[in-house]
Parts: sequence; C-alpha cells; structure tokens
Amino acid sequence: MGNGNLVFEIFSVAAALAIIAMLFLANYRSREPLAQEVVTSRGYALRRYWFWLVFAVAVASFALTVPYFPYPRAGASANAKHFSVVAQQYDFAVSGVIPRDVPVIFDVTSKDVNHGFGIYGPNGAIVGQVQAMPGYVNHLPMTFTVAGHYTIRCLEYCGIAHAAMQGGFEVR
Ligand SMILES: [Cu+2]
Repeated sequence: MGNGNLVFEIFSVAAALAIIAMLFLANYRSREPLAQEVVTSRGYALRRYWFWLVFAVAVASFALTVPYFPYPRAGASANAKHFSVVAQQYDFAVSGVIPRDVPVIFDVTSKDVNHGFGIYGPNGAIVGQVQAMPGYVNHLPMTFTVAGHYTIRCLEYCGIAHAAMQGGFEVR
C-alpha cells in the first residue's frame, strides 16, 4: 500500500497546484483590455513556439525511451512450459504452481465474455497483462524472478461483480 499512498500524495499536491493556478487565472485582471489584433498575434506566436516545443519534447521522449520497450523480452522460448488460464465471471482458474526463473507461457482464454488477465506481483505492482477472450487463446510469455503469491485482477469491465473479480497463483 506504500506505493498507493505515494501516488495519492503526488496527485493531491498536483491537484492543489492546478486549483490554485485556476483560481489565480479566474481572478486575474489586466489593467486595460488589449486590442484584438494584439491578442491574436501574440497568441499565434505563442502557438507556433508551443508546437515546436511539444514536437521536440515528443521526439526526444520517444528516442530516449524506445530502447526500454519490453516487447523484445516477450519473445516466447520454444521449451517454455504452458499453463492454462480460464477466466469466467467472476474468477480465474490457473493450472498449477508456476516455476521461478524459467520461461513460462500462459494460454489465456475465457468461458463467457471478455476479461482482462492482469498479474500483480507480491509487492503489488503489475507485471503483465493480456486479454482473456471467449473462443480464442492468447499466449502471454513470462519469466518470474521473484517467488511468492501473485494476484490476478480482471482489467476489463465484464459484469456486475467485475470489481471483485480476482484470482491468484504461486511462484516457487
Ligand atoms: Cu472484469
């Protein structure tokens, strides 16, 4: 729960700052209204710079973070052991205890409607997710390096008890 509290604290501070900024803008009065042409030309100039600033930040963020994309690590190894996962309103059935430090593949499907198969580690952080779909098997390759109890949460609204839809498995 420590992470949850930190997120809440950061959100609270950011929300308070946003409210203060909005109150300041709402009460802000310039001494004399400016002519429409002045406002327009200043606004257009600002918009031009703003576009290039956003463009530069977007390109730089992409270039810096693309090497950290997890997709290459999701490659399935040929000798990985398969575990079936069947989602159904409102729980998950996992076939067995998952071994640690070896590649495994979850074969994920659903008996009724679409569900989200979200895996949360012993520390509460999400470590993987894939869609659970009726009539279709999704393969989710994973390698667990930490032993313990993993919680499964449904990540797609699937019915009245969706919020309570949880499961779990052990990694040893
Ligand atoms: Cu659900």
